Amino acid sequence: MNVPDGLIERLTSWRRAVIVGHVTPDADCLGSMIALAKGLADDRRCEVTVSLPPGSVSQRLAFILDQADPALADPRAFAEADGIVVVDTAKVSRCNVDRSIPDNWADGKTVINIDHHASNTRFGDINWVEAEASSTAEMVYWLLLRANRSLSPMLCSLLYAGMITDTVGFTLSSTAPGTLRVAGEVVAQGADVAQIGERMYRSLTAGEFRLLQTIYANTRVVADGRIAYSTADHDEITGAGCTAADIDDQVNVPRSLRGVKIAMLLTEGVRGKTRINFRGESGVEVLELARSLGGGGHAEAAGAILDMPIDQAVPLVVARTTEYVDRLSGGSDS
Ligand SMILES: [Mn+2]
Repeated sequence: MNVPDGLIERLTSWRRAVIVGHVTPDADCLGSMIALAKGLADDRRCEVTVSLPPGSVSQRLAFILDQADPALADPRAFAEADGIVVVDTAKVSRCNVDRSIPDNWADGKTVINIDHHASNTRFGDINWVEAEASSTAEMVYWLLLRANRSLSPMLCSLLYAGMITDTVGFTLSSTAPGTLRVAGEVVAQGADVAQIGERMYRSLTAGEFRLLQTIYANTRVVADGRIAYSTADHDEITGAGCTAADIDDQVNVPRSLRGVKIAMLLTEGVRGKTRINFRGESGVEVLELARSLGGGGHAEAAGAILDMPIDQAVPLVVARTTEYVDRLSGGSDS
C-alpha cells in the first residue's frame, strides 16, 4: 500500500495536531485515531490530541479509552493545531467534533484525510483514500511503518482491533492477503489477540445483551428472503440501558440469516431521526441504495440517516430496498 507523496513529510513537520474520526466511532475509527496519535507523538516533537466528545464512545469500546488514555482535544487544541488528520470519515458532516468547538475548526489548517470509504468526498488538502483497504487501521499501519515510528504492543492492539472488526473477524471479501499479513505483523509485535477477542465478542453488558434480544425479536424477513431487517426505536434503546453510541454492528443479526442479500438495521438512537445500516451479501452492493437516501459508505457496507421517526422510515426504506433488489434480480438470469 502506497502512502501518497508528501503526506508523511507534512504530517511529521507539525508540532501540534488533532486527530478527528466519525460520529459513533467504531473500533476501526477509534483504533486508528489513537494509534495514529500515539505513533505521531512517538518522537516527542509533536503534541497530538484526539477529538472524542463526551458520550460519543460506546460501552463496548470504552476499555480502549481507559487503556490507551489518549489526550483529548479541547477548543484550544483545535485553535493551536498546525493541522488536522481526519481518519475513517467519508465527509466533513460526519466528523465527531464537540459542540464547544467553533464550526470553522478546519479553516486555515492543513487537513489530511485518511480513509477507506468509497463515498469519501476528498475534502482534505491531502487525501489518501483506499476504497479497497480492509480498514483505516491497515492504512495507519503502513503510514506509521513508513514514518519509522515504533509500534508498541498497545498500538498494535489498537490496529488489530480495527482490522478484525471492520472485516467482521476477517470474514469479508475486503480481507486481502495483505490484510492478514499486516494482522500477523501486529500480532507478532504484541497485539493482544485474546483480550481484543474477549472485549469485542464476549463482553456484552447486560444492557447491550438486552438490546440484542430486542434486535433478534424485531427481525423481519421480506422480499422472498432476500431482505432481512431489524429495528430498535428510541424507547427500546434507552429501555435496554443503551444510547445511540451503542449501535454498532448489530446489523449482523439480520445479516446472519441464510440467503439474505441485503440486511438492514434501522435505529432511533436520537428521537425523531432514523439511522440505517445496510449490508450486502454475496457481492450485492448497497452503496447506491444508501446514497439514494443521502448516506454513503463502502460498496457492501453503507449507511444513511433520515430526518424522520422510525415508524415513518421503516415502510419507506423497506419499499425502497425491495425495489432495489427486484431491479438487481431483474437484471440477471435468475
Ligand atoms: Mn473503517
